[in-house]
Parts: sequence; structure tokens; C-alpha cells
Amino acid sequence: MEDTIFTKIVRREIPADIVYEDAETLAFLDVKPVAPGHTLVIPKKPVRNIFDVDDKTLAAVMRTVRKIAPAVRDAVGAHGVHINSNHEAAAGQIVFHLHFHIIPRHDRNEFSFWEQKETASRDAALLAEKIRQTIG
Ligand code: DGP
Repeated sequence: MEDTIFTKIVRREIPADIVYEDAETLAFLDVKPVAPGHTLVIPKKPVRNIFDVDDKTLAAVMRTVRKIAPAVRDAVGAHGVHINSNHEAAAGQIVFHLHFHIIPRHDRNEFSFWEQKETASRDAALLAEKIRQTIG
């Protein structure tokens, strides 16, 4: 995998406001925060996203997400967090090194989710069957 800006942060070649580090993961403030305290959690190992990450690396990243989410929330006096992750450009991934966003939220009115649509139950049943058959 090619170097990304996050690999450079892991190697301390560029600065970042690091909040946590262990053998497998690193967490630091997002340079363009959605809200103060917006933190990114990454594996030190360069993996692109959910489509190539191995179970052990993903487990390490999620352990760190769980460990620091309450600290992110409490440090800014928030009441909840979004834990969000984008995978491939079509889904908004800009930095192609797996990362989870932890975004503090104070109040439900600060955000809106994407538009949701009704699905006919037959369509849902067909889609569920297709996904079941496609799971590797
Ligand atoms: P995504 O769209 O999920 O790939 O979001 C990438 C995030 O990475 C975006 O919120 C901004 C953040 N980011 C990009 N470059 C840097 C950087 O050099 N340093 C830090 N701390 N964050 C960065």
C-alpha cells in the first residue's frame, strides 16, 4: 500500500495532536473537526479500509475506539458520540488508511442523518437473500 498522510503521522514525520497510542493503534485529533474533540483512531499497520483489514487489526482498532470514546465525550462535556467510518471514495473516504471518526455530540439537533426511504418488504427480502448468498 502507498504511504498516506496517516502513515507519516505514525512515523512522526508530520505533527499531530496524539491522544492515545499502543503497540497496534494510534488516536489523534482530526485536523478538520466536525466538532471540538473530533478524534481519529487508526491502525499503525497500513491497511486501506474494511475491504482489506484483517480481524486482529480491526479488533485492536475497535478496542481503542471503545477505550477512548468516553474520554472524548467527557473531555468536551458532550452527551454522546458518532463513530463513523468511510470506506472507498464512493462513501467519502479521502485518506486511504483505515480510520474511525469519534465525533462528540451535545444535542440531537446538531446533526441530521441521511435521508431514509421506505422499502417494499419483497424488495428487502430479495436483497437480504442476495447479501446472504454473497457473504464469503
Ligand atoms: P475520510 O473522509 O473519512 O477519509 O476523512 C479523513 C479525515 O482525515 C478528515 O476528517 C480530515 C482528516 N485529515 C486529513 N489530513 C489530516 C492530517 O494531516 N492530520 C490530521 N490530524 N487529520 C487529517
